Amino acid sequence: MRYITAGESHGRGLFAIVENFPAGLSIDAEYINTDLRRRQMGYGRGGRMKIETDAVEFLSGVRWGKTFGSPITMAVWNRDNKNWQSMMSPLASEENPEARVRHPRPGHADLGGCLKRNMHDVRNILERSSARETAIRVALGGLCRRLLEHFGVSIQSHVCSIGAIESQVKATDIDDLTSISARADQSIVRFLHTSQDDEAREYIDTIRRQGNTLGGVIEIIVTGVVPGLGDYASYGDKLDGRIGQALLGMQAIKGVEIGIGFEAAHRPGSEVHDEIFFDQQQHRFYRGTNRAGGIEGGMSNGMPMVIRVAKKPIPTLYTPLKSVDIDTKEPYEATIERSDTTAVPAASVITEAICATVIAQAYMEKFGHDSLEEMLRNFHGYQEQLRHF
Ligand code: EPS
Repeated sequence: MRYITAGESHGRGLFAIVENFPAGLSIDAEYINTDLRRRQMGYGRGGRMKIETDAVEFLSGVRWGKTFGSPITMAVWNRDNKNWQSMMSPLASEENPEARVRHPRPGHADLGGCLKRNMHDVRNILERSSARETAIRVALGGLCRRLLEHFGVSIQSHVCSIGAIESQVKATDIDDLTSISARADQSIVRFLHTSQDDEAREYIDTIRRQGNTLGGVIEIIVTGVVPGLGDYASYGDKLDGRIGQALLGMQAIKGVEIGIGFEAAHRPGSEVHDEIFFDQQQHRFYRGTNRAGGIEGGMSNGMPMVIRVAKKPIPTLYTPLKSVDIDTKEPYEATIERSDTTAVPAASVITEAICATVIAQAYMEKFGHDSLEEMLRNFHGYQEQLRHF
């Protein structure tokens, strides 16, 4: 499966074209819209989320509620586009040099993008680098999540911390790992419990009044994955490498940890590696602990995958940082684009979609991508192989 996304934050919409996606998967827009709505929630968002009601439209590749092997085109239209018609117009006659954005924001793609493409209007960069693009990646992730359901894979996420506030309830306190997202959906900041919501609301309000922004740490937990996805033999195929690349490819993500991550570097081996046991009754290998976070040697090992990401604070500060005018080179305050105080809860939903996409790709690699029936047949054959190992 390959995909490409296109679209600008204030253009007509966001689009994805997906090819080599298995035929025969039942999919409806409402299934995907549930995740699009989850992405719009969370305390600390700015004005844009009041304008949009994100919903997916299938423009190709789905017929009578099922995929049929043609490239799938998905669209999420921007309601806000009607307020940006001339600013984002494709017509040369609408050009307005006065409307150029000239003060790049520290931490955004603004300056690097202008230098790289030799452009003197930051809007040409920020429109595409905006995290608005993640709406279509959530739609793509929804399609992949639907496919993975047929293989018993469940992808959950929650927020571990926002700025200086850490969730007091951890995933290790929860027995049923498949209930994590439903719990986090109850909290305004996607903590595993609502008891800190008031504290978080006050904290985010204080930061907003200061014209500042907040990042945070998100944890993704994937259950039901078969062992043997990814590969040890070619390093570009390593599953952890691919998950890391995909998550770092998301706006504002600065770090990815798998299992105990950086902590492993501080412990002796006996306190890092997960001992191997064999369950005679179920005839399967298992681990007593899961410090590897479900991935060893670049392959899934059948234990839940535990992935954490660090999201930096959004670069648009209402109390702007120092910048320089790209024309005059004189000191100036960075441009203020309408923005959010924090988008960590939204990012949590987006990381689920990104992991769903990478894991669905790994399933298709191992079990085929022509049809869901063929994938399932190959999958059951593999399970049989594991049972008789
Ligand atoms: C976002 C839409 C954007 C921002 C935010 C995420 O909309 P607008 O620019 O019209 O306010 O709210 O993006 C950023 C903060 C950023 O720096 O890219 C969305 O749909 O999630």
